[in-house]
Amino acid sequence: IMTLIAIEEHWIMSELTAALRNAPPERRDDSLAFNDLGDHQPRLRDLGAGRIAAMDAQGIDVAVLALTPPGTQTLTPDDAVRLSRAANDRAAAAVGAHPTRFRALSTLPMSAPGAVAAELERAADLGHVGTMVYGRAGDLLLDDPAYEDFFAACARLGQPVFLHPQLPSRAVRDASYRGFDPTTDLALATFGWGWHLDAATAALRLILRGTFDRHPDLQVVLGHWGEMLLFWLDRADSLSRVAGLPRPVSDYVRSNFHITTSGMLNPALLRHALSVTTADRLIFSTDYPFQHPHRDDITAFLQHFPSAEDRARFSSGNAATLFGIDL
Ligand code: GRE
Ligand code: ZN
Repeated sequence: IMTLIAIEEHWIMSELTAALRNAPPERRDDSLAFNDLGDHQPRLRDLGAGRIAAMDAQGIDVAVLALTPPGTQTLTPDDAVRLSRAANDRAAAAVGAHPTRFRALSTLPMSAPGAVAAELERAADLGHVGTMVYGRAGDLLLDDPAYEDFFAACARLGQPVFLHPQLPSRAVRDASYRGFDPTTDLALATFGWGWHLDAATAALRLILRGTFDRHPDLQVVLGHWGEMLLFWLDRADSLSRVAGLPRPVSDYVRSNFHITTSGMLNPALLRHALSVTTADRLIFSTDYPFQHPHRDDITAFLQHFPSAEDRARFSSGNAATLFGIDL
């Protein structure tokens, strides 16, 4: 029996849901509606027995918790600071109550860039093992110099950055993701395509901005098998020359990025990932509650690893090393 750690396991708190729902239209994130589908709300809110029962049913030993999109990054700076702190305190209490079952990624007030590094440091002191951010807060892209202190703090504190997909900007949605019915427009802009292109672009921009040249120890996690980037390295490598980077893009991917499954247990994606990066960079996650692979499907997927060592790395070893999880 192998230890299983899952690293993209979402939760939410009702004060945050209320603040996000009450935001003015230009700040409201339409993808919030996904949290209300089926029984997602009660599952997202549960940081106790119900969640642990779901983990037991799937054979998951440890869940690394992270707020569900859009986190707090669409809120005004004041609300983002207040609710990020509240989220980090709440997550720390859940980890404290179930120290063998939970760890957490912190929530940062990305719309208040001057407050981000301090909250990262506070959250790290609370025991949070990394952080989850998005590619943009308002008009501010993640590679903006305003976040330089944040990345320096992540590198200094050994806090990995999970770069999660988010709804593309209004301008991008208007240009590329409209013209069907509203539900199809939104699906095209999010889980069907746009989310993943947006996250991959944010990751690529961090590379092109020299973020990993300034912070060689910084580690970024991408969900959904690398959000398209892993399929495009031959083309993306040519960007390095144009941008004057010392190394090809694929080199940064192999030294500064970890990849997680986000519930997509497809052996063809595993084979591709192993062909472009190494087995010490692949980590299991379910993207709870949006995906909930059955225990048998997880077991069957694990059989596709080329060796028992690689299987163990993917199941728990890589996550334990990256996030400093001591079981
Ligand atoms: C995700 O977090 O990746 C996610 C959602 C909502 C629906 C689907 C999905 O937050 O993959
Ligand atoms: Zn997710």
